[in-house]
Amino acid sequence: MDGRKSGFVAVIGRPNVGKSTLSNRIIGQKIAITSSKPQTTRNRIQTVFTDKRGQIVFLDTPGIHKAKNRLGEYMMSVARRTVSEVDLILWLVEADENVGKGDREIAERLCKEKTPIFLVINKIDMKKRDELLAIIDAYRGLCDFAEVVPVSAKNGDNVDVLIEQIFRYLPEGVPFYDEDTVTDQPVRQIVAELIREKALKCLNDEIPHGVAVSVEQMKYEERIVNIDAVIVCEKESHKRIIIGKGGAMIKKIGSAARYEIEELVESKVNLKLWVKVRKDWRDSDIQLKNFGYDRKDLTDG
Ligand SMILES: Nc1nc2c(ncn2[C@@H]2O[C@H](COP(=O)(O)OP(=O)(O)OP(=O)(O)O)[C@@H](O)[C@H]2O)c(=O)[nH]1
Ligand SMILES: [Mg+2]
Repeated sequence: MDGRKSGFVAVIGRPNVGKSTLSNRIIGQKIAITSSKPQTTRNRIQTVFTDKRGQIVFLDTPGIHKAKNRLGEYMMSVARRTVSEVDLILWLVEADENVGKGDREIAERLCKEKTPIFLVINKIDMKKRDELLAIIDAYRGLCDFAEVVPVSAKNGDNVDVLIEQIFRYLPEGVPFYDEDTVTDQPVRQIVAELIREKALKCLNDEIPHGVAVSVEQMKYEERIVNIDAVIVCEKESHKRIIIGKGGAMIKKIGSAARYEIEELVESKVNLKLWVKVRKDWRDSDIQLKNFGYDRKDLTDG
């Protein structure tokens, strides 16, 4: 053993607190999609940070909320399972001194774990320095935290301190991945997620929550990658909105996604998008499996 450390770290918290933004920030790449709308992340996503101190595998999870359908139950099962499988838990909260009911419930569940918990107060760029103490005080009583670390995932403030602290709590060990690996997500899956992210950003309110994306084909040619993907929604009326007047909306989603997919695959991309209706797919185990949601979490949800 050369003194290097390695371990798994869960990133847990309510929807929209910045879990995925932080996961991306730490590895300096966009792997997990983010948006201003809650319940963006649906699956567990590993992002891998490696340097001379060792390797940290972060497990980004879906935001903890009250499930209203099978997809929601699935997401909560993913979060629950992740907490029990790690060396350290990062509980992310927003920098706000009003602790909500949702956060109290999370605290109750997390405190039962024997795993050390860091309270990570995110979005400190939105607060003045002297407000921070009141925020820390408001949360401190909820759990016996190993550390309290304020950060800004958006501009990277104090993230280096967070990483330093994490290494202190990890066991010595060999890395799980080789040092070039940044994620466990296949390119196809990241591509599907980037398309879903653009749909989230372009569409209003309830439609994005009922949207899934599947990449049907991805063909690497000499100078271009040809991609066929399907956006699945729950109603004919949603399909019309996603396509838009004269195809304007789907074009907007497609060109925004193509731009980022080109960066990801480092090649020109020809992206063809279709829209299909699958009524109530969010409540169908068979459909959820088809979209790649993991079997393990569909049976115990
Ligand atoms: N000002 C500010 N905004 C942030 C920060 N971190 C994240 N955000 C914003 O907060 C919103 C939610 O970020 P996400 O990373 O998608 O949040 P999440 O916790 O992964 O959300 P779910 O996947 O829905 O659970 C986005 O609009 C981010 O740009 C931060 O440090 N400062
Ligand atoms: Mg997320």
